Amino acid sequence: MSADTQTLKPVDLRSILTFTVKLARTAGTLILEGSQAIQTTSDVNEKKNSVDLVTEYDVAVEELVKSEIAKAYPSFKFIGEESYSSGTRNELTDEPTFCVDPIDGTTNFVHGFPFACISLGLIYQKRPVLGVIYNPFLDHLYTGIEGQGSFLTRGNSQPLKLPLTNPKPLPSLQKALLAIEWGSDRGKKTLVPKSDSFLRLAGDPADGIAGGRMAHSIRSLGSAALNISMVAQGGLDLYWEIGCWPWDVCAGIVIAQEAGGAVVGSHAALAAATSAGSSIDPFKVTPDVLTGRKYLIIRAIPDTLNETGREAQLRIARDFYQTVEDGEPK
Ligand code: LIP
Repeated sequence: MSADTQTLKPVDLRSILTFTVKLARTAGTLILEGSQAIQTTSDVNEKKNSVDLVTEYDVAVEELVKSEIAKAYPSFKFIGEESYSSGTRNELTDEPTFCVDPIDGTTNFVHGFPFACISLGLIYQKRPVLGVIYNPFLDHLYTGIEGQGSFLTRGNSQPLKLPLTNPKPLPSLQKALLAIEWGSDRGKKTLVPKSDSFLRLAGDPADGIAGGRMAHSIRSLGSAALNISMVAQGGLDLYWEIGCWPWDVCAGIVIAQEAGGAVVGSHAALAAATSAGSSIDPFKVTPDVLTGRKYLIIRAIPDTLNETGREAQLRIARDFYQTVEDGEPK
């Protein structure tokens, strides 16, 4: 790292990635131990309601990670889901900041559904620059560094560059496999428009579903980070959620972007970026997008004779936001 300890160069990020991968695998061992233990105990606690779950392992993993980061990078800042839940509020600065979800997919973790992970993102100058997402149940490790690509390592295999195959065109939502999440806001004001949106995304417009797009299907992996990783690898065409948090998406944003994916914020952010005369990049992940709790991530799409891949991603984003209803996270 350069003399100015807060200036990160690409070589510094590669060194930080080596540390972060080792830390993710150490955390993964604790997650697996916890998964065994949690099946025989009832040590599952609730945050804002009965579906917003937290366990002693969420807290223990975050404490482990925070402690190891403080030892290795004492000048870096830290934002963590469970620290935030216990009242810590760290303002986003230009300083290198780890943004961590110790167990993303806690509900899956509690139920023994093997789609839970640790998500370790690094924010620098207020943008995500490094991401590590590790699912210890499947031994799937996703990594990405800004400008240096993103990869999936399965078990002891060699890292595979993302996306895993050459991306195919995406003519319309009708040809898309989508990821969404129910989230933990289950009141009428949130869930009715969300359900109506899902109905339109899946519904047949020729058979009673007004505005239906009849997408190929809809999936929910139960983890924002793993949904985004699946978009990055090309197994999903897009993922949309209102209500998750920066720690859920920070690492995944880097991994998806490095795989050619596009990250969009709110309906309003997209509308502003695409309004007449705007020079805003609709896919720039500003601090407002990163912290805005409204995320749409679209997989890499190749250039064709009629449109560039970026034009295609923008077409899909606009079509998608014309189909679903906006809302406000609680
Ligand atoms: C989860 C997110 C998911 C969201 C859930 C929950 P957690 O994170 O990954 O996208 O729908 O409500 O927030 O709580 O398991 O770390």
